[in-house]
Amino acid sequence: MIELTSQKDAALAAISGADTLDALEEQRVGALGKKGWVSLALKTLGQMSPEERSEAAPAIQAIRAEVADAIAAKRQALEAAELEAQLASETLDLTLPAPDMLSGSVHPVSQVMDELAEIFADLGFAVATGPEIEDDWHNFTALNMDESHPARAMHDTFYFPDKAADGGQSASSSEAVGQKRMLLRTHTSPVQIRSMKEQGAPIRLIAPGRVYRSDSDATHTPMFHQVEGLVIDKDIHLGHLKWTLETFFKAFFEREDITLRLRPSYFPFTEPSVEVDVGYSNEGDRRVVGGHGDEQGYDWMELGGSGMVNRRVLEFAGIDPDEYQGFAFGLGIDRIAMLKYGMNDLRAFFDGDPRWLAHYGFSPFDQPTLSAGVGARA
Ligand code: FA5
Repeated sequence: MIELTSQKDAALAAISGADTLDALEEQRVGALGKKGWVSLALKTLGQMSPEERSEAAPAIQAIRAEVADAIAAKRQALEAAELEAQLASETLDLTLPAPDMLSGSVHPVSQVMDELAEIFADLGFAVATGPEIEDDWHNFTALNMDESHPARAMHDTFYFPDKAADGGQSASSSEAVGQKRMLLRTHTSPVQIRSMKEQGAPIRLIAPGRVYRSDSDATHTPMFHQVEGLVIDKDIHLGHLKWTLETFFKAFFEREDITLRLRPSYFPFTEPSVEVDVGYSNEGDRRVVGGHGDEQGYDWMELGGSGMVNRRVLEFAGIDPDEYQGFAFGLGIDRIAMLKYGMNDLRAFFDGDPRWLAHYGFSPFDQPTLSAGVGARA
């Protein structure tokens, strides 16, 4: 016991004299580690008689506690001193300029989608969505384009491999067959069918979103954006369509001198069908919307298709064509973005080049246009 006491005194002196955390750890292992002198002393308790043990055990435990407490206190002191030294030696120069941070921006397509949703909301249109992975029936058949319809060739479609091994041959209805063949939707028009089937008439909606076609040049990309418009009600006629598009374009381009031309065209899902052109002039290498396309220095640009919803489409969607009529339109969002914000290569929209985005993108905190809206013009 006397020997243990002198070992303890020596250890406490060494602990107090340790000037680094490593030196302290050495003392801890020497005393309390598996082969340390305190641990070895505890092991001797097993060989003692009960009387000896009842006397020695509390004494050894007390030594162990004293050494452990001394080590803990010294560790705390050494760590505090280390931190002090670090704080004293490291300085923070608050005058250094902060490194440049890349800040994100709103893509022009997202900006335009927000703008058009805002304008159409003023006109009482709701926003609808539909799946981008669509089935053949909604994308074609229900829009009056059956399997053999020549208009299907206008769409360079990305098809998925057939879901059913028999290509849907065993399905009992044309809807069931068409729903087995999946594709990337080629236009936003299938949202017309889904919305009509879901909510019936009357309807007033827009459906903006991504569409896909196998196409690529300066004005065509394999993925692009369209906004569908659909109005179904009683006594709707082509004049409503023209007024709606004209009001939209005036608010969107923020000009009163917008001229629209509705040019006879053909879409299987509208009858009559019209192509929507807008008058523009060239200012340098920039196309500027406004003015009359038939006058000197002006020209017409096609922005989308439209027309009165075909009776057969209303029937496919479960709406009685003798009671309700409607108009629909589909505009290329990327085209109208290019025209409004002066870009000339559609492919750059989807390259993801941060320099292009920094130049053409919009600050999320500083929305630049459309403060007037449609209401302010009325
Ligand atoms: C359609 O897609 C019809 N669904 C539009 C429609 C809706 C007609 C409702 C009648 C009623 P079209 O294939 O013409 O029509 O495309 C419409 C617009 O999408 C075009 O005018 C053009 O602005 C844009 N567009 C078409 N293909 C591309 C492409 N590859 N890249 C970028 N924009 C495109």
